[in-house]
This record gives sequence, structure tokens and C-alpha cells, in this order.
Amino acid sequence: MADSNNYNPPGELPIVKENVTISVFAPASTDIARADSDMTKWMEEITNVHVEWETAAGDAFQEKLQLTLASGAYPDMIAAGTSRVDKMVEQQWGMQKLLIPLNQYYDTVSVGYKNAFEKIPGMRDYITSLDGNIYSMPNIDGALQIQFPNKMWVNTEWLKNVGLQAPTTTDEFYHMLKAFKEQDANGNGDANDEIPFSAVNSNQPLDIFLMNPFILCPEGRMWLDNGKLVFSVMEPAYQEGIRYLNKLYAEGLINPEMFTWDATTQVNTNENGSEPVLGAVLAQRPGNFCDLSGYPDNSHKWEQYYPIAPLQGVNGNEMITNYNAYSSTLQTGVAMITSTCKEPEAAFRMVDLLATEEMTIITTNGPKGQGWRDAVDGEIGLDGSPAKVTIESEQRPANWGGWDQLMGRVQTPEYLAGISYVQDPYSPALNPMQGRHVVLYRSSLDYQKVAQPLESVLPSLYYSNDVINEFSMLKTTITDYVNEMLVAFVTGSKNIDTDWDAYMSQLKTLGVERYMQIIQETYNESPFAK
Ligand SMILES: [Ca+2]
Repeated sequence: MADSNNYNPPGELPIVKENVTISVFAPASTDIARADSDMTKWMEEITNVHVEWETAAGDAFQEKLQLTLASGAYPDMIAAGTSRVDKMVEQQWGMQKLLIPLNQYYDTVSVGYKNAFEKIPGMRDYITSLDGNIYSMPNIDGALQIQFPNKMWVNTEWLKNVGLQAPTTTDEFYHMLKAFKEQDANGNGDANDEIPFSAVNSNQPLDIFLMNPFILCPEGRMWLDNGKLVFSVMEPAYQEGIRYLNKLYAEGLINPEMFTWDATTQVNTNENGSEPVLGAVLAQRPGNFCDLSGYPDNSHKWEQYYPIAPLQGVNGNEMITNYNAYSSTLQTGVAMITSTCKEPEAAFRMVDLLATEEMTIITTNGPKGQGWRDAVDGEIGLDGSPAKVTIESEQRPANWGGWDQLMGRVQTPEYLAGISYVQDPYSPALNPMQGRHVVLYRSSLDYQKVAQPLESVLPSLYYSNDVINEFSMLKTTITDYVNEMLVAFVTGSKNIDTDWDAYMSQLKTLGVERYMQIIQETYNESPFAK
């Protein structure tokens, strides 16, 4: 049994007076052996918690973890990093008492997560299982561009060349694409090499940004209207939005290759010639359509692009954009403590220490004074207010790596906004306040201003064992069909008017009513509805 006298009060270091050992099962670091990392040694020095690592190569991690658990020889802690354990599996392990509930630690000794709970609305609800217990310690990426990842990047040089302002309506967007197509928008003397609009279908479905003026369409295409589930793809306004997309396609304004392109093809196509060939691109970040590598000698084409704000609603709709409040920001299934751990408080407090704002930058950038320092007067953060810390170089010390997203890194939106950069690492020629971090942050504010209300966001939920298999099957079948029909309607291989009824009836045949019922009932039972 753990000796409670061995513990210093919460928030004080070291965590324990006399060394304790925690065994941790983790994916191997590609950087440096976990035990050899300078950060590992430093963590032990400041906490008195010694970690005994057991690792498996990243792609074998899940399989080896299953084998380890099946053998009954549990590690004290699982630190899955980016090989996250599925939300449902995590809940199942918790209910089987393989993992211990962490509520008491969150309530009594937490410092880092306590701060995060206060700053991130809905966070505690999101990580609470159906039985009311919390079984894991999440990573949090609170960057604004993660919450608003579906941006329409437009080439601002092209806008100047065709004499247009950034479009604010679906009509203006259409006319902009037409101008891109008909004119030599990139100014290379060839009027036919412009691709007016593209996206990589695998990570940015075509119905995400351009559908919002017609009907709100988040990733997953579902949202809550006063607690009642809406599946956008079944609504008449969605049909109208598809008519618009079909018009763009029929007039040659949408890249016909986008449905089969991957990100690399898109980047290479745009980087191939002396001038970019993509006009508008639906993407999370410039790296999805430009090559930012090879610093400082890359093409710098990305600097021509800036995201336009969400378009105005049609038919009197308010301007609205989808808000990815939970799924990418709050990463569950990262760090979990097993029932055989003899020092669960030490394990929790070690991860909770990593979850403090101070540790975020140490984990990511290295020790203070090596690449980063406290900000001085006059340095401002991304949000324009006085900065808290200043990053001078994003090159951290060579032996520091391995802990980044391994367990408990918490980047709150407020903290990230308070970072000042001496030099934008992707664009040395630019003033840092015009650099990539700033572009991503500032353009996200245009989206945040018209974000769907938080209560209308459908989070990914913990489903009960009774329905999980049925739910997963319905989800796969229905999502595949909806994606297939989206392409068919947009490209015209199915007719959006004459084939719409058949589409609706096929959705019913596939079980869409039951699918929505499961989600609605699970949502109603979740902490979000209470
Ligand atoms: Ca041209």
C-alpha cells in the first residue's frame, strides 16, 4: 500500500519524498529511447517518481498492449500517446475494473487538469464515462485552428489579378471561381492552368464549408437543435446546397481530380510550376496544399493564401460555421492507470504535472532558457495581448524529445494565444506577426465569431456495450453511403432532383432512423444533456 506520509501536498515538488517506481507501457519514441531522454531524467529529479519503461514500436503498440493486458501482468500505467486507446475500449476496461476511476484525484490533488477544466467548457463531461467515472487523462490541443479546421484558403494574389475582393456570399464565391477559371489568374501567360477550387476529399469533405450557408454541416454532419439531433444530409436545405456544388462542378470550377487526390498530389501539383495553380483550397493548414519544408528555401507560395471568413447564409440563414469543440481538441485514451498500480496518486500527479501550462512549453520546446524564455515588455502574443513566453527557436535540445503527446500535454487556447514568436520558423522573411502561427490564429477568429453554439455541437459519446456494435456498423454503412452519394450528386452521375427520393429511401433501408435513435438516446443519457 502507498504510504500517504510520503506525499508532499498537491502542487508541491517533489511529488513524493522517497522515490517510488511506476511501470509505464508506452509506444517507443522515434526520437530517443525513453529511458535515455533528458526530459525523462529531469522529470525523475523533480518528482522523485522513477519510470520503468516498457515499450513497443508505434505500429505494434495496440497489439502488444492487448497481449500484455491479456496476460494479466498489467503495467502500472498505460501511456498511449498518439496510439490512443479508443474511447469505447477505455470505458470497457474501466467497467471491467482493469483501469481505476480517477475522479478522486481530479477532485483532490489535481493542479494541471483543474486549471484545464476551468478553461475548457465541457471538458469534464467529455471525458466522463456512462458510469460517471473518468478513466483517463487526456491530451489537449486547444489551438484555435484545431477547433476550426475547415477553412477556405484563397489565393490573395489571384484576387488582385482578377480585380476582386474576398467573397462573402455563395454568389460572390461562384463569381470568384469563374474569374479564376476564365482569366490568367496566376499571371504566367497561360490562361488554362488554373484550378479554381480543390480540396483533398479524404480529410475535408466537400460539403463542409460551402454547405454551411445552406444548412449547418459539421464533420459527421450531425448537430443538436435544442437537444434534438439533426442529420444535415436528410434536410431539404442540404439538397439545395448540393445543387449549388453541382453547379460549380458542372461549370468546371471544382477540380475533378479532388475525389482521388491525396495531400501529396495536391501539394506537388501546386508546387510544380513557377506559379501556384490552386485558387481556393478547403484545408486545415497551408501544408495541405503547399510545401513548407526545406526552410528557408521553400517556394513561399503559401504566403499568397489567406482563409476567407465563413460565407453569409442564404434564404435568411444566419452566418454560421461548424465548431470542432471536442474531438480533436480533447484526446481521450492517452494515459490510464491500472488496478494493480500501487502508487496511483504518484502516477496521476506525474501526468497532472505535465498538464500544467508551465510544463507544456518545457515538454514541447525544452528547458527554459534553451530556445524559449519569459516574455519581456513589448512582446505580444498571437491575440495581441502581452505575451507570457517567447519562443526564440523551435529547435529544442537534441536529447529532450519523446514526451510531446505521450501523456497529459495540455495546451489551453488562452495559453497558446499568449505565446510570442521571435521568428516564424516557416517564413523567415516575414515579420513574425505575419507568420504562419499568426495567420492560423487570426483567421480562426473569423470563424470563432460565427461558430455554432457549443450546446449544438454533438460530441463523440461513450456508448453502452448493448448498442456499440450495432452503432458502429450503422455508422460505417451510412457514412460510406452518404459520402458516395455526395460525390455522385456533385459530379452529376446521380441527379440531385430526380434521385433525391431514392436516396432518402435508401438511407431508411440502411437503418438511418435506428442510427439516429441510438445517438439521440445516448446523448440524452450523457452528462451533456444534464
Ligand atoms: Ca495561368
